[in-house]
Amino acid sequence: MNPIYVTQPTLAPLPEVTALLEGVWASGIMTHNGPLVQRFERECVEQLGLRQMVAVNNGTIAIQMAIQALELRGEIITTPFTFVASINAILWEHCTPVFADIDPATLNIDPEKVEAAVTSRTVAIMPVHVFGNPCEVERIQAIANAHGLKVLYDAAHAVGVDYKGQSLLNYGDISATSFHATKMLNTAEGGGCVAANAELHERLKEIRFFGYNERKEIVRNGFNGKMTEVHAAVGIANLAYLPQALADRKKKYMLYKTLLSECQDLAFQRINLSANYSYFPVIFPSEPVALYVERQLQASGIFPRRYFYPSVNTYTAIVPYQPMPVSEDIAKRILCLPLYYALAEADVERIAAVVLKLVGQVMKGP
Ligand code: T4K
Repeated sequence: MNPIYVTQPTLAPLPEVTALLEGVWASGIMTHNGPLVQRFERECVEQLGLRQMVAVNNGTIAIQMAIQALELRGEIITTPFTFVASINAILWEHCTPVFADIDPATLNIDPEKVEAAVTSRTVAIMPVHVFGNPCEVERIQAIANAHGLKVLYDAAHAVGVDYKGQSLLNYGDISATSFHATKMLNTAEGGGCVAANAELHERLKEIRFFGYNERKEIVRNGFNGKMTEVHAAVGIANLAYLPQALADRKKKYMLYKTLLSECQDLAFQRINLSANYSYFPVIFPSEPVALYVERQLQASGIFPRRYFYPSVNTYTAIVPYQPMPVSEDIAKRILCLPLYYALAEADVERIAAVVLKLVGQVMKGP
């Protein structure tokens, strides 16, 4: 049997990509905000209902560009339960990550802990919509307003999530998303910044292109954040399949959830109104149980992932340790099960059955 990994990219049929690439080859325009990048931006705005979007070369750069555009210098309050890239981006922009622990049910940053972490050095809040589950955006905005802070969302997981009638990416001063191969919508590598207003949007475009404005004057210290035409071609082709991919993901997520809910020892992420169901995280009663299940699944060719382990506040090579008990505890007990477009429903049923059996065995004891 072929190995089953945690995810696989959702890919449009290859001829639909090559049809777009023929135009690239004919024109020789490979990059520098070419026609396909502009088309990808336009189609994302239309199809996802975005305020606007600047396409960039990856999700980490999207966060860095947002920090640059918001001119942040100081402490940024963020979650310890995230991929290390969130913190890499803050540190590369010479800001200081300050952690606020998570809500154990939603796995998102806890607004009360955010409020408690605000100091005179705080300049912004950077929550993450973990696994595509919307943060408490209204409460976070209220805290930011009360203290004069910017809100920058790490929305790497949030493409295709609508919240209270509009795209989740429209919240905050800037939302930075990812179009990495493992994300709901992919350009192989890629990312995007959705800004709250036209001024920030223009600033992001300048930063993406070495600091040039539209009149080819250097107006700030930018860098190279450009997406290529090749990546945009992949994105345009894949975007047409996003509604199908979202529906498929939700169906398989619900199948896992129904099957696994039979076991009282397992817990699941509490979804805040809506989500894109991009991952299927399961929280086990203890780390030994999670590790036992992981090892046994791996032995039968199934590769779940410990997203996100360890809790990023424990990466002492890059940040001083700040205790975050909820995140550290969840990080040790969580596994994301395989979930992707090409995964057969029969495999979801098989994986769920194996997980139920393993948890049953281990909880019963010797
Ligand atoms: N913020 C958050 C909250 C994030 O989660 C991320 C990225 C970022 C920011 C930064 O966005 P980017 O700069 O990456 O655009 C993956 C991804 O590399 C990363 O994008 C993602 N989050 C993170 C959660 O997961 P790994 O180390 O798990 O990747 P890897 O190579 O082990 O892939 C997982 C599985 O996916 C493989 O077992 C097989 C499959 N796969 C992977 C790739 C790369 C494919 O089938 N094809 C592929 O091309 O990091």
